Amino acid sequence: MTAWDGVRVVFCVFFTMLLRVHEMRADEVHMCSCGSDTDGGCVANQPCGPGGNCNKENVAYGKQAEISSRYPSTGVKSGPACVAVNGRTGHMMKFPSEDGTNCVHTEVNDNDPWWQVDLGQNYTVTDITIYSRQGEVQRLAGIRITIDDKECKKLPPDTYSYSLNHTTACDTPLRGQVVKLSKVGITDSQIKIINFCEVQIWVCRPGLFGQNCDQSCHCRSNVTCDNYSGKCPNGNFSTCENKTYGENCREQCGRCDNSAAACDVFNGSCQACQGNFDLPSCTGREIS
Ligand SMILES: [Ca+2]
Repeated sequence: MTAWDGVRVVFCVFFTMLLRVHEMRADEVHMCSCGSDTDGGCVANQPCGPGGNCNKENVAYGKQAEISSRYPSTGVKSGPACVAVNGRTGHMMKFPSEDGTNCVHTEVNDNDPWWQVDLGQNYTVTDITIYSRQGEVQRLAGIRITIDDKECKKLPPDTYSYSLNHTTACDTPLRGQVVKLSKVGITDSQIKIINFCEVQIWVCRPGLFGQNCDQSCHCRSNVTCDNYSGKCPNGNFSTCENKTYGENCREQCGRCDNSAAACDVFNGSCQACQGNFDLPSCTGREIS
């Protein structure tokens, strides 16, 4: 073998390894969006939130998703990551070779299985619903849900706590963009698998806020408020009705003169007071 042959062999081995690493990356961390060719298409007609609360919407639907691996390592695989947000909530697992691919399933030997979805923007998440695979509800055990790497919820490690449609909420409301489901504290290789058919992430519809999404935003120029706290974004302040002021219009104006404008939306001050009430807030005892 000449020196040149040796160089060619080294290059060949190097590029072969590079190609394999690339293939493994593409295979093991499969990123996709609902509507791509590989996910079997999306189902429209999204349902209302848990308990039939139509003030909540599912912001995971059709968003970009990733998964750590796809069962099996060779041959016909589980659906790609995005089939867990494609609107198909059926519990019977179908592979991509069948119509209506619906569920994800990580490789049995995946020691760090996870699935995640990028919501595309920040939201404060109120509830999350996971649709189990028929006959494998126990695979929800030990799922750890994080939002932008902050822990939202750890599902119990026992295998008897789950139903086909499992709805949970963060221990405290968390705001973020990337919602990740991984496995913690599970050693049984069959339970450790990430295997579910749909994940719905519920937030208040634009213009609404609160735990039950039953309060309306009060921001200038109809800018929507934070979907949980109701706070208006910087530079857009509340406008209030019914003689109220302050954050989310929770304060009541004093005895402003009815002929003047309502009190200041920031500090409640009046331009003039009724009777002999004292400026600026026209509250307290009337001055005789
Ligand atoms: Ca699905």
